[in-house]
Amino acid sequence: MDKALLVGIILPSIDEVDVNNHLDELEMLAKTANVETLGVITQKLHSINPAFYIGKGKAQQVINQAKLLNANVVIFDDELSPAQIKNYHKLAKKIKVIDRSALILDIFKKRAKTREAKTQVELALCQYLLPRLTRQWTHLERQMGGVGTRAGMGETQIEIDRRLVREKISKLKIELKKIESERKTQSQNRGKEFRVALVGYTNAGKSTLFNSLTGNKVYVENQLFATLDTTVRKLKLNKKHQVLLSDTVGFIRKLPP
Ligand SMILES: Nc1nc2c(ncn2[C@@H]2O[C@H](COP(=O)(O)OP(=O)(O)OP(=O)(O)O)[C@@H](O)[C@H]2O)c(=O)[nH]1
Ligand SMILES: [Mg+2]
Repeated sequence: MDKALLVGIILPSIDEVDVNNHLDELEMLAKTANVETLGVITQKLHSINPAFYIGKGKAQQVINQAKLLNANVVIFDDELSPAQIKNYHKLAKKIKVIDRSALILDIFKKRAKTREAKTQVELALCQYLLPRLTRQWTHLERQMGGVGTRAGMGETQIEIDRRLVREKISKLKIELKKIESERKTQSQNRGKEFRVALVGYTNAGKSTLFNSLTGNKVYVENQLFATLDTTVRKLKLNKKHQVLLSDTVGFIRKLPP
């Protein structure tokens, strides 16, 4: 099991209470991804440091603290730029430094069941990974399948990998278009029906409600993003009227686009 140190940043524009709420949420995300949280660090900042998000001295402190706690991963609550990720890889060596987006994508990857959801998640992963490919990158590569391990590889290999990821992105986009047009044909005869969607925050109980209304058995679990595929079922309101009810993917703050 991975062990993590979480990092949250308090900027003048953000309330400290909100930052702590976001960090609680990040801990739940980590737990869902099977990562144990060993500690949390917050830092008050006036502005974002382009090299490390936080100041360089603080960055070193975070890494030292992670080592002290025996954590093997540091998770930032805010999205790090590709340059920041690279700088952390140089600074942190064996400790992985990732952000909330990487964690959410990791969970999505584990949850996706249908061909459409799998393809969408794979595409999102590739697009996230492409600008971040470095020799030291080890977090997402495990899930990339076919891209290969980066340990000890030279710059040439990174160039090859970049080309492979770009090719994969175009293939996935074509695949997704195909799946979407198939789905459109399937749902054409549903055109006249009223559609109702259950929407809300992840883990709010949407699937539970969906199941009790429709007598269905979609996956219900006390974890974030239990549902990653939308399910549609007919729901009879009375003898005359029926609607199409959809269960949907839940919301979370700072969800990567
Ligand atoms: N106490 C209580 N728990 C509930 C209620 N409805 C659902 N739960 C529980 O809340 C947890 C999440 O329920 P889900 O139905 O999976 O939630 P969801 O909104 O579909 O979550 P995602 O698919 O992750 O977005 C499960 O452990 C449910 O048993 C409720 O009315 N009261
Ligand atoms: Mg659900």
